[in-house]
Amino acid sequence: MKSSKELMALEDKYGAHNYHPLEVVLAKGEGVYVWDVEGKKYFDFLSAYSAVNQGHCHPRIVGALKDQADVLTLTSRAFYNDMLGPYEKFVTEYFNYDKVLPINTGVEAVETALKVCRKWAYLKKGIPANNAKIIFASGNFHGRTLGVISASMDPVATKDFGPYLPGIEIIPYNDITALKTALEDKNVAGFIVEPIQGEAGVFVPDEGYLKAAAEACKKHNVLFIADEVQTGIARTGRLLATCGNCSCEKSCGHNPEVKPDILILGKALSGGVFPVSAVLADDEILGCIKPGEHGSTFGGNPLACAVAIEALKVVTDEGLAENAMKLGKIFRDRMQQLADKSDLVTLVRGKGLLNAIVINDTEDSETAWNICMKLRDNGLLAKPTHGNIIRFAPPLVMNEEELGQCCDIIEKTVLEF
Ligand code: IF1
Repeated sequence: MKSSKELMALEDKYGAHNYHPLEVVLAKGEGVYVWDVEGKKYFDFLSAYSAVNQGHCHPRIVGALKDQADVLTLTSRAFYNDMLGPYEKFVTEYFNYDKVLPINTGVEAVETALKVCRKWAYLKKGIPANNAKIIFASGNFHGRTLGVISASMDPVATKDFGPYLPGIEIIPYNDITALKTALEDKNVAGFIVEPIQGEAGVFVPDEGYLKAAAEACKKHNVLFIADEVQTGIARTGRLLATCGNCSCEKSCGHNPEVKPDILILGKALSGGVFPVSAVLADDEILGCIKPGEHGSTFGGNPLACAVAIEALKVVTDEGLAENAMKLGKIFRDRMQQLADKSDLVTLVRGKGLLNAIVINDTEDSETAWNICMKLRDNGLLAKPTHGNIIRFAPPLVMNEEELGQCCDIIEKTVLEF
């Protein structure tokens, strides 16, 4: 059995250095807990970037994976299979759309949405060929492909990866006037936005921004595209962050405050056991894609279908959105009390169980990183996003007692600094 040190050395020697992980080597996960190779137990407060909302190795989701894996894992879309149709029916009814285009990773779903948007612009809106523009918000994060980094303002994500994709316009996030001005351009096909900007540091836009943005897009016949890869699947206290105060239990899709023209999902769509992502839209939009115009070897594979159905059922059966809403309020109250006590924490922000604290130091300071190293020593795993912002996102299956313990660890650690 290799030690943490030996395992980190293997990654260092044989793996590309495209990450700078916190120094902990995980070997087991169950619910809200993970264990390192030496057997030390931690609360996971990152949830694999909100991919394990249902908790690590949820027995029902792992069970669905195992059962399907023994029968049929992949056929490719060259043929039909017995899992895809039932999954497509389930997921479109769950989120209240006519159709779904099944794909694998979050960024593939974003790229798919951008292609569908452009196709719709030429076939339905009548924008002249190769003139379609898509508006992005500054501070966005949509993944790592050349297409979406072309819209990034983060030099680390873009430097030395040029040339960039044309047809992209960037406006300030949470600025409805800027959007309305940009929408005057007749060649605009779509506006893509994260309901909460995760990587940027959990920026929650003003109440009403998303609804006003969707209405402005509708007025100009522009598609409103919501990237809910990170905010979706109950993370923010509702099934989708674009949901309003839904009355129904089963799925907020029936009563959204904002119903995106194109909805992008990923991460916890599979409960973190398999890469599953999806683009949902109605017939008028997804119907623009004809056979052979888009696809992927693994898109819509039987394993992904089995896992995603069970992962979504768990969200409903275990009331994860309601739990995230309840625990999120408790968490932010506790962090606000900490901010009042410590001049190191300037503020806490977030929705549901997607939250962050801002550390009172410069962007390039090591303080947030050092706090996360101490949190690790004290049994809680989290990681700074940009510079001095620490994102806190535990699995949504956490209970109040566990959350209290985590707040105690965070408070103790910060006050030690
Ligand atoms: C990394 C965090 C970042 C996303 C949104 C699409 C994607 C993501 C809103 C792409 C992916 C991951 C990627 C990971 C870090 C993590 C992340 F905010 F979730 F923490 F970077 F912002 N849209 N987010 O958040 O999905 O292709 O990764 O499945 O790249 O370091 P993917």
